[in-house]
Amino acid sequence: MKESISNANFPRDEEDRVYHISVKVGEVANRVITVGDHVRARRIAKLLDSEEECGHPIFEKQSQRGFLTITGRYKGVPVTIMAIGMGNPMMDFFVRETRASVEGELAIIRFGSCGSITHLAPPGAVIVPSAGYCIRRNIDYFADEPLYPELKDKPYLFSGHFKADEKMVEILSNTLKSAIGVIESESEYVGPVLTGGLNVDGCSFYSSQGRFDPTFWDDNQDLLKEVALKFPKTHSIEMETSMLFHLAHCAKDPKKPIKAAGCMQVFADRLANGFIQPEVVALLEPVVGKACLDALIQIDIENEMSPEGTVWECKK
Ligand code: R1P
Ligand code: URA
Repeated sequence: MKESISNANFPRDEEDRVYHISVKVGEVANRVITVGDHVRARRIAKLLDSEEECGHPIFEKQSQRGFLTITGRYKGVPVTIMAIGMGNPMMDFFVRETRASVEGELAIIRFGSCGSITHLAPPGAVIVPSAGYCIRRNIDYFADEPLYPELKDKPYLFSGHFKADEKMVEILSNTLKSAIGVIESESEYVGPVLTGGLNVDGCSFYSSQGRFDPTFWDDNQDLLKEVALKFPKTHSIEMETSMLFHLAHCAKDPKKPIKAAGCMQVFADRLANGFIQPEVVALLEPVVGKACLDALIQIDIENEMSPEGTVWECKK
C-alpha cells in the first residue's frame, strides 16, 4: 500500500480513487463489461475505437490488487472493460467500488466461462441465464463444534433466485445468436446459444461445484443431483454471475441503479467430464466479446454521465 487512506468504512486514496480497483469518478463508463481474465479483457479492448477515431487515448489502470480497468469508446459509445479475477468476493469489490465511481445508471454485462450441466450446452456453447442463485459451503457443518446443529445434514446451502435485467438479456441473446450463427459453420464445436435457464454460482470452483477431491472432506457427492432436483432449469455453474444479479437487486440508491446480464462460454462439460479445446476458445471468444460490446451499446442508460472531465472526453 503506497497511498494514504482516510475513511475505514469506504476507503479512498488522496486522489479519491477507490481502494481496490483504484479508479475515480470519470474513469469508468456507465456501460461495463466484466470478465475474470486479463487476457480476455485485453482481447476485447482491441475492438475499441482508436485514439484517431474517438479523439482521446484509451484509459488503462491496473490496480495493485489485480483489477484491470480499460475505458474507451466502441462505435463512439463510452464503455469500460474490467477484469476482476475470480469468485464472489471479487465481484463484490467490483460492483461496490464501480458503483461508487460512476454517476447515473450502471449497466453491466459479465462475460465469463462456466461448466455446463445440460446436454443442450456442450463445450463451445454460450449460455445466457435469465436468473441465478448461489451455493455456499456451509462452513459451520465442518466445524469441530457446529453452532447450528439444525444444519447438520446440510454441507451446502442454496439461495433463491435473482433475476437478470430482462431487456438486457433479450438484447444480449439476440446479438449473440446472430454473431454465433455466422461462425457455427466454421466448427462443429461452436454454439448453440442457450437462453432461458438458471446460472448457479459456487463459492468454490471445487467443493461447491460438486467436484470430487479425495484429499479434502467435502461431503459433496450428491450436490449436482441436488441441483438437478431443486432447480432443474439450471444450465451453467460458475462463480460470479449470480452474485452480480444479487448485488444489482440489492442496489438501493434510486439515483444509482444497476442492471445486469451475463453470458458464459461453456468450458467444462460436467455431465461427460469433457473440456473445451484451445482452438475452439480462439474462435469463440473474440466473437462473444464483440457481441457483448455490440449488445452493451444498445442498452439505454438513465442519467448517463457527461463526457466533460472524464477520460472519454474528446480532445480534438
Ligand atoms: C474458474 O475457472 C473461473 O472461470 C469462470 C468462473 O466463474 C471462475 O471465475 O469465469 P471466468 O472465466 O470469467 O473467470
Ligand atoms: N468456471 C467454473 O467456475 N466452473 C467450471 O466448471 C468452468 C469454468
